[in-house]
Amino acid sequence: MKKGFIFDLDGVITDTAKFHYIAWKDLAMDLGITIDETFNETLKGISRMDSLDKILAYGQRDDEFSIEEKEVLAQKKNDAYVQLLADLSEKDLLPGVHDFLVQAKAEAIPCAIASASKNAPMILEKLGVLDFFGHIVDPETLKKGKPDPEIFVKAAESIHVEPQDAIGFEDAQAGIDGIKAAGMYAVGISETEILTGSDLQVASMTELSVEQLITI
Ligand code: B16
Ligand code: MG
Repeated sequence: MKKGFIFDLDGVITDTAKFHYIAWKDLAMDLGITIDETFNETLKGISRMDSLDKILAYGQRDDEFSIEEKEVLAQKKNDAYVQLLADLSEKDLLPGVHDFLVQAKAEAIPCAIASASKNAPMILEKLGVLDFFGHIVDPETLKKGKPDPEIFVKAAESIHVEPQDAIGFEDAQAGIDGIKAAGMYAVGISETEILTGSDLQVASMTELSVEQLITI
């Protein structure tokens, strides 16, 4: 029997990857670096500063900026990203998410968020689903980002569930690797990518039933 659910945010609850992409692409262009959608895939689940480092390395400009300068660049990207989220609302929940959270609440299964995004609380509030989650792991408290299991282990602790009794939901390979390294059951959600190591992969949450999953 499974007793707790741990969700990634971007790509599982909502699709904010397109907004991250616009904001990073504009910032990269200002730096004379061109990124495309294929490169953007490599930024999924990766922290803001690690994403900036990857973009600078891709443009062969990684040795040119001090930490302070990089902080300014990351802040500039985030300001643009947050502006793009202005109209985010319940309509932006990915298919099946609301029903699934309602089912989990009905079955008294605690839910937590394990997202690399520092914007997670604000995004969940705009989506109207903040109250479904018992805890949101603060990515500032982590020593290592995904694929390290730390964020998933902390999420399970926060809802008082042992890792082997938890199910993690992820859209990115780094996240699936983290869930498995934490000793949890991994549900991969992607229409396009093969998420290696997932115990179950679906194209969307509409295919999932809480009643069936908790009996695993
Ligand atoms: P922020 P997830 C991740 O969210 C995104 O996939 C990744 O592209 C982003 O850089 C990261 O959050 C940090 O986001 O700049 O808002 O702190 O997939 O872990 O929910
Ligand atoms: Mg994600």
